[in-house]
Amino acid sequence: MGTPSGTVRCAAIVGPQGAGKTTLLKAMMERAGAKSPALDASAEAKSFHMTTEPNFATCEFLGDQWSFIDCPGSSELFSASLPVMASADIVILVAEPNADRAASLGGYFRYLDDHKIPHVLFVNRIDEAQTRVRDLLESLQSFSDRPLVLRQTPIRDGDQVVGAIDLVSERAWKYREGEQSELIEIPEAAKEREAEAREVMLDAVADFDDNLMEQILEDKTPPSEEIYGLMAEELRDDMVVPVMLGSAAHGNGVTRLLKLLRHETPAVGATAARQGFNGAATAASVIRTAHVPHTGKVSVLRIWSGDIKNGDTIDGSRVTGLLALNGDKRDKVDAASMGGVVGLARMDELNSGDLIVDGKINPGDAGVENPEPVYSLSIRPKNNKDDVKLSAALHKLSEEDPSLTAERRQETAELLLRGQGDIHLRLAAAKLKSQYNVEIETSPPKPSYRETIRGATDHHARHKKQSGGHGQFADIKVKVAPAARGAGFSFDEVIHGGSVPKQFIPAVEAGVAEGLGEGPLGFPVVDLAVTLHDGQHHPVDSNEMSFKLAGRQAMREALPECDPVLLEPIFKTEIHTPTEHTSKVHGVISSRRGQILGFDARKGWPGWDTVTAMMPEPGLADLIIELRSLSQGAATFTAEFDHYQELFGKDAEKIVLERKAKKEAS
Ligand SMILES: Nc1nc2c(ncn2[C@@H]2O[C@H](COP(=O)(O)OP(=O)(O)OP(=O)(O)O)[C@@H](O)[C@H]2O)c(=O)[nH]1
Ligand SMILES: [Mg+2]
Repeated sequence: MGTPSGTVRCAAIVGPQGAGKTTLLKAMMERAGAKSPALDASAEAKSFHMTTEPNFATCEFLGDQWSFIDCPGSSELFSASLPVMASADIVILVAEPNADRAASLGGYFRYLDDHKIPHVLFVNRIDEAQTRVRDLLESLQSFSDRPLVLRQTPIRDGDQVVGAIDLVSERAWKYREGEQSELIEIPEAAKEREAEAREVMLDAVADFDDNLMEQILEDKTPPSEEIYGLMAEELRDDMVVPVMLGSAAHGNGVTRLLKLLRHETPAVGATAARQGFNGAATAASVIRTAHVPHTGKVSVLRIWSGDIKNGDTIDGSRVTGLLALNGDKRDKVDAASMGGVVGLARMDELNSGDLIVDGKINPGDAGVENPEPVYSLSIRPKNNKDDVKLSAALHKLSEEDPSLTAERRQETAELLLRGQGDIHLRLAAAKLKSQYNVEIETSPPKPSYRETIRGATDHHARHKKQSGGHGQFADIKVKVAPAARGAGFSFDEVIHGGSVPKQFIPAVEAGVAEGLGEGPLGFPVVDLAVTLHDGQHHPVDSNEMSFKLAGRQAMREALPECDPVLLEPIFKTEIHTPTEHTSKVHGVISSRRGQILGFDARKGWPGWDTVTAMMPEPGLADLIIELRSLSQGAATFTAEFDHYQELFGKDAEKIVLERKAKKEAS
C-alpha cells in the first residue's frame, strides 16, 4: 500500500499472435529483478491459449519506474492494442523472424506511423530464426514509413544464433540460457558483417543529422555517446525504428532491450504533448474499462500530469478506489503519480476514451477510433429467463471492448452480436458464461432478402363475412405494377363517385402494406405501385377493418400472378490487403458471387491494395475468416449496403425453399 513517487514510464508490447509478447513481458520483469505476476490468468486466456485482454505489470529497473502493458496479438482483438499504443511512451513491436509473416505487422506499422508513436521492433524467437534478419527487415520495411534500423547483428554458430553485437558500442555478447549474456570479444567470423551493418546503421541515423553525415564523409568515427544520443532523439521524434534481437523464452537480448528502453524512451511529457494533452495541473485518460467480479467497473487511467489520490474529486465524485494493477492482482493504493497506469474502481461515470482534466471529465476526448464490425452472429439465451441478464452483460462486454456490439434487428427480430471475427465472438460467449452465468446459442444471421414483381395485374378482391348481427363487407379493385429498383412501395387511388368511401381508403392502404410484409416467396415485397381504382361498399356492413382485410387479401391473391422474383442485398465492399495477397483476394470475391469493380493502391498504406467489389450479403457473412487465413491475419474489409439485385436460378430456389422449410417448422 505504498505511495509511488517519481515519474513512471509506460511501454506497450504489441504484435501478431504468438510472437512471444507475454513471454517477453515475463522475461523483462524477471530480468529487472521483479517477480513476474500471473499473466494471461483469466479462464478465457487459458482455454483459448492466447492473451485475450491486456496484461498490466509494473517494475523498477535501475531506479526507474516502469509500467508495461502486454496486448493480445490475435488480429480479431487488434482494437485492444489501439488505446494502449496511443497512450504509451514507447511501443515494443514484437515480430517472429519469419519473412513470410511480415504482413501480420502491417496494421501495427500503419497505426504507429500515422500517430507518430515511437516504437522499437524486437525480433523475437531468434533461437528459431530460419530467415536472415536482413531478409526479414526487407519484407517488413515495405510496411513501414520509417527506416527500420538494425542496432544489433547476430553472432552465429552454424545455423544457430548464439549472441549479438551492439552496432553502436561494438561490443559482443554471448547468450546464456535464462541469464544475462556474457561480454565477449567480437568473433573473427562476425567482424566483416558487423562493419557492414554498422555502416548501414550510421547512414540511416545520419540521414537526419547533417553533422553526423559530415563526420562519416570525412571517415571520422563519432563517439558512441553521440550516436546513442542522436538515436534517442530520432526515436523520440519517431523518425527511425530501432531493431533489436533476442529470445524471450531463453532470456536473451532482454537486458539490451531494457537498457534501450531506459535510455531512449521519451518522457511522459513528450507523450502527452504528442496527443495534445498539455497544460493541465492534472490530466489522465481512460485507456480501458474492465468489469471485475466483486469489484465492479474498473477504469484504467494513464496519468499525464499531476497525481491522483484517494480523496480527490472527479466531477463531484470522491476518488476512493485506486488500484495498482499487476497481472491478476489489484492492490489498493493511496495515490498514483505522473506517468503511472492505475486502476480506479467505484467511478462508474468514467468510460474508455474519456479525458480527465483538473477534476473534470471530458467525455471521449482521449479519442481512439474503433474498427467497424466485420462478423456477426444471431444470438439468444439458452434459457429464455436470461433475456434481461444477457442485455446487461452484453452492455458490460461492449464497455470493455467497444469493437464488440450487440444490436436488435427489427426486421428479422434477431439479436445480433457483432465484432471482429469468429474467435472474438466465441470469446464473448465464453465470457458471458464464465463471468455472467448466461449461456447463449448462436446461428448465422438471416440475410435481409426482399422480393419484387416483374409483371402487372388488375385484381378484384372481395372480403365478405355474414355472421349473426353485423356482417363485414369490402370490395376493391387494384392495379399492381412493378416500379423502378429502389422505389419501394407507392399507393395511389383514383376512386370516382365514392365506390370506396374516402374514409376507408387509408384502411385499404394499410391492408395492402401489411400484405407486402411477406410475399409469395416468403420475403418483404418492394418496388411496386398499387392503385385502387374501383370497388363497392355496403351501407351497414362496410367498416375500416373489412377494407383493411380486403387490401391484405388483394396482395395475397395478386402477387403470385405478377411473376415474383427474389431480390438479394448487394454491398459495396472494399477489401484491404497486403499487395502480395491481392490476386488471392480476387479469387475469394469470385467464389462468393461477387463482382470486382477494380483495385488500386490503398491510400496512405504503402505495401497494400484496396480491391473494390459488389458483394451479395451472404458472401460477406464469413468473408473475414477467409481473408484473414490467406493474409496472415492482415486483410480487412468494410461494406456498405448499395442496392438490391434480382437473383434467379438455383441460388434463388435454394433460398426460397429454405425459407419455406423454416416457416413450416416454426
Ligand atoms: N523458441 C522460442 N519460443 C518462444 C519465444 N518466445 C515465446 N516463445 C513461445 O511462443 C509461444 C507463444 O508465446 P506468447 O508469449 O504467449 O506469445 P504472445 O505473443 O504473447 O501470444 P498472444 O498474446 O496470444 O498473441 C509460447 O509457447 C512461448 O513459450 C522464443 O524466444 N523462442
Ligand atoms: Mg500474449
